[in-house]
Amino acid sequence: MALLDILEFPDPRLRTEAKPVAVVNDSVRKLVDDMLETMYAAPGIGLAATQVNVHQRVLVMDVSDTQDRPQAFINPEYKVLDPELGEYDEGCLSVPGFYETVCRPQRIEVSALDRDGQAFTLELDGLAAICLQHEVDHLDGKLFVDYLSPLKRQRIRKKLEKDQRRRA
Ligand code: GNR
Ligand code: NI
Repeated sequence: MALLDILEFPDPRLRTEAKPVAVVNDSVRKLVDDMLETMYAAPGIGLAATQVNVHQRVLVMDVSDTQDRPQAFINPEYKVLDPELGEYDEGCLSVPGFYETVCRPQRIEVSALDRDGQAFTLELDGLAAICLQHEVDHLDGKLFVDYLSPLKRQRIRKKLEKDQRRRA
């Protein structure tokens, strides 16, 4: 297993649209395992391949309290089951240190392939529904800061650019 580097906003590579996985082979399974290791180490409750600069439609998450329920979603697609929006203070490993309120549908049905290439469908609500939508956004090149006002987004960008310059 290996820890992967996580891209940070405003890195333009985070805007790449990921391509569907053609076959779930050993290299995809290694990506899933490395992404899970990276997510747990961060620590985070989700991670999209885009964030580790791999532009394939793969995401992992674990929204359990005990962080012992790893889930992988390959080529995920979801539909909204209930259009009612809920608010949640979202954070992102690619936007470190910032938490802002985002509104999203609260109930979704997701279909994907698992680590063995088997298709499955799940109903998600609560944090799992929020996290899954946040991760699929990453695969589409989208970040939670895109839902904020331009002023808030600019403040976050300036602060992170400054941090990145200081580290360079
Ligand atoms: O670790 C994470 N926590 C989180 C909290 C609220 C809403 C979404 C998330 S996902 C985030 C990890 C991450 O950046 N995934 O892309
Ligand atoms: Ni994120």
